Amino acid sequence: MGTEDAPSEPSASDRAGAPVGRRTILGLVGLGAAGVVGGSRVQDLLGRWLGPLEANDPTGLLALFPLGDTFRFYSVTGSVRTETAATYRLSVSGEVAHAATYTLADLQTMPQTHFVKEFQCVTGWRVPDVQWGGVQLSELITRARTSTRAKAVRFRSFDGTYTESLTMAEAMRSDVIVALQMLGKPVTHDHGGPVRMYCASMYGYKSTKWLSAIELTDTEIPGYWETRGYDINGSIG
Ligand SMILES: Nc1nc2c(c(=O)[nH]1)N[C@H]1C(S)=C(S)[C@@H](COP(=O)(O)O)O[C@H]1N2
Ligand SMILES: [Mo]
Repeated sequence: MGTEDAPSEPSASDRAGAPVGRRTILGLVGLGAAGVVGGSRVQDLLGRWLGPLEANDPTGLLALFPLGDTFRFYSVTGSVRTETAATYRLSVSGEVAHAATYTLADLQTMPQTHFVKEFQCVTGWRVPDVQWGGVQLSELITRARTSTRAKAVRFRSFDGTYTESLTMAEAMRSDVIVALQMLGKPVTHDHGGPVRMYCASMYGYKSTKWLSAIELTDTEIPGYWETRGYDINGSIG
C-alpha cells in the first residue's frame, strides 16, 4: 500500500517551503520528544505539519514519529472552504427514487448513533477511544429508497477533490456513520466538519472529510487514494 506517486499534489514540503531532509527529520524527533514533556500543543502543531505527508511518504515511516496518540490533519487539497450550519448541504442522489438535500439541522434531527472507537490511518498512526456521533448512513440510504441497480455508494467532498466509495453491504453496517460529532463535540473544520464520514471498521482513508454528496451507483468506483494504490477494501485486519 501507499505506492502513490503524485508530484502534482500539495504536500507538506510545499507547505513548509522546503523539502523534508534528514536534518529536518532529526529535528522532528527532537520536537516529538519535546511534545511529550511540552504537552499536546507541540504535538498538535507538529501533527498538523506532518499530516499531508501521506501524500508523499510511501514508506509510511514519517507517520510513526513520536507524536503520541494524536490526530494528524489530512487534506489532499490546500485550503478548504468553511461550511457553517447555515450554508452546509448534503445531497443524496443517484440510483434512488427519492433524491434529497439535507441541511445540518435536518441531520441533527435524525436518530443519532454514538460509540467509542479507535481511529486508524493506514500509514500507522492511531488514536484510541474517540467518541463518535452521527446519523447511520443506512438511515439516509433507506430514506432515499434505492433502485435495484444500486450496488455501491460514492462519497464526495466539498474540498472539490476527495472521493471514496463503499459497497452496499459495507454502507449498510451500523458502525458506518455520517458523523456530526467526533472527540465528543461537533466535528471541527480541520477534521472535516461540519459533517464527515466515519467507517469504524476501516482505515481512515475510507472516511471522507467535508462530506458534500452521497451517490448511489451501480458499481463501486475507486476513490482518490484507491486510484493511487490503496486497496478499495479498507477493512482493518
Ligand atoms: N476530504 C478528505 N477526506 C479525507 C482525507 C483527505 O485528504 N481529504 N484523508 C483521509 C485519510 S488518509 C485519513 S487517515 C483521515 C484523516 O482524518 P483527520 O484529518 O481528521 O485526522 O481522513 C481521510 N479523509
Ligand atoms: Mo490515512
